[in-house]
Amino acid sequence: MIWNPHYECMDREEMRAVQSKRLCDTVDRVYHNVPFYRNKMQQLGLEPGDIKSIDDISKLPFTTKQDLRDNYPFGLFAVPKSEIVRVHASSGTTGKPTVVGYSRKDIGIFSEVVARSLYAAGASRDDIIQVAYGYGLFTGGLGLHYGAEKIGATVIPISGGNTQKQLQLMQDFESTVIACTPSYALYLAEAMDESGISPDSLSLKIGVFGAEPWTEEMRHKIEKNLNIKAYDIYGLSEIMGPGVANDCIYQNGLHIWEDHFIPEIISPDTLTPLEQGQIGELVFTTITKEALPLLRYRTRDLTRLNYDKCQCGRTAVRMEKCTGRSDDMIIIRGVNVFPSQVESVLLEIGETKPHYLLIVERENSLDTLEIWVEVDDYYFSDEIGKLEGLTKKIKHAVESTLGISVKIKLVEPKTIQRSEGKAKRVIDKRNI
Ligand code: DLL
Repeated sequence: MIWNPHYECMDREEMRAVQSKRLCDTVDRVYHNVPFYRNKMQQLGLEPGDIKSIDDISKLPFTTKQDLRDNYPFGLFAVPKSEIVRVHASSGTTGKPTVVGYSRKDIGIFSEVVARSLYAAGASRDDIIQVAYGYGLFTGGLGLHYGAEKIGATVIPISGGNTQKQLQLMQDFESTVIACTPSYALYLAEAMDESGISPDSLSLKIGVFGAEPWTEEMRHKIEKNLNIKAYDIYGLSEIMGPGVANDCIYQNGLHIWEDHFIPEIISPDTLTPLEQGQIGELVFTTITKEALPLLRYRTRDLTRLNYDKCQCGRTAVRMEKCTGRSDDMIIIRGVNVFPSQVESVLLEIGETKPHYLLIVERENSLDTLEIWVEVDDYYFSDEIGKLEGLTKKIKHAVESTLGISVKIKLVEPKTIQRSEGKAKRVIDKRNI
């Protein structure tokens, strides 16, 4: 099912022509309406006329999260405040939130890209979509909500949390689609199990999961535990919110809605564009946004692009499932570690619960990594040998993947805090 075949299946040359035209218009608009961009372009000796097509995109300056913070709250808006119909904000770990704004046209496009995303995952007007992303300043809830209404589905705007209510409505209203973070999906599966609800007794068939990194192994786990197909939805507030890209039913990369967002992959070190197929930092330029157009926004997310035509018929470029951010990476004794590497190993072993936490400390100026993993109660009641055996097995597998020594601590069910939104996978106590 394709929501907007004209754009989603457009011939590459035609798409580049659309992108070129929209890019030139955007550059012209930000130059004249956003002092921040005018200054940046002037510093580079650039005028709008220097950007003639998408081939010139790498001449443009980058934008970072810090730039949004420096211009808090509305300094990068390209329209008068009276044109803004909504704001969202994402709270970082430090400092002021990042504020984003939308014009009425922007909200229309936001709904369109989420509609395309839901359709790509196989949802339609016949579905009942339970939106369990948080509603509010976070873009997840309202983003999914508008897209779901656009395709004519029935929306249950339950928001995040309130797990028992989620299960009750899922049963009573016969929800067919659940939209939430992958970590919350696991939590729901766990709660179902505890309440004696069999996934087979539900009408659920599709999950639309995103807002945090998750691995292929996690996808299989969720699909099995909830007896559904689990699709990946990607996005970020600065660029729009959810629905910048989405899996199609072939689950082989997320189609980016490129008539609105131009992706590039750059080296995070040299900031130069990488060759097609290489993994690097994903950068987006918005080309239809009115309120907050951004040039070459550095997402910090690491992935690669695939321009091959997909089995589904879409030509829209695909980004590989994004399992890490450059600032999600922890450096332990000089070695780069991503939580997703640990997740893959644990789920592959398959003898633990899918709940884990990385705790980094510094003892006598040496970094240490302890990994907490939940296991079934019976490991604790059984003879000690079982616990030791599993600890050793996990330690060996994790160490050979990461290349550093780690400490494994098997903990009882529910020791690790469950999240209703984005999961926290790392506690870094090093103060660096
Ligand atoms: O998380 C928007 C969203 C809501 C996406 C609901 C999907 C579903 P932010 O809070 O601004 O926006 O966080 C954006 O979250 O740069 C990624 O690092 C991460 N992220 C989002 N989706 C995915 C995904 C929303 N599918 C940041 N896989 C992004 C991996 C994701 N990481």
